[in-house]
Amino acid sequence: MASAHGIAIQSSGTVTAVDQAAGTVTIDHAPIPEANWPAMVMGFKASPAVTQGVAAGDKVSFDLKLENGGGEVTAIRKQ
Ligand SMILES: [Cu+2]
Repeated sequence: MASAHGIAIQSSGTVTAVDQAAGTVTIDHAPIPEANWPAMVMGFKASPAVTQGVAAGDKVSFDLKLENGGGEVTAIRKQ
C-alpha cells in the first residue's frame, strides 16, 4: 500500500476548537481518502499565524500536510 506520509492535501470541515498557545486546531473534517480517514473530529498541529482569526464554528477549507497518522494544517480559508 502506498504511504501518504508527507503529502500535502486539501480538505474541508468545521473548526471545533483553536488553541493558539498549544499550536493546535481541532476540525470536524470531511473524509480524507489520501489518509484512509472517514469524516471525524481530530486535532492537528497549526501555527498561531495559520489559526489567526479562526474560531470554533467556522466552516473552512484547509491545506494539510500528512505525517505519522496525523498532520499539520498549513493554511485555513473560511468558507
Ligand atoms: Cu481525521
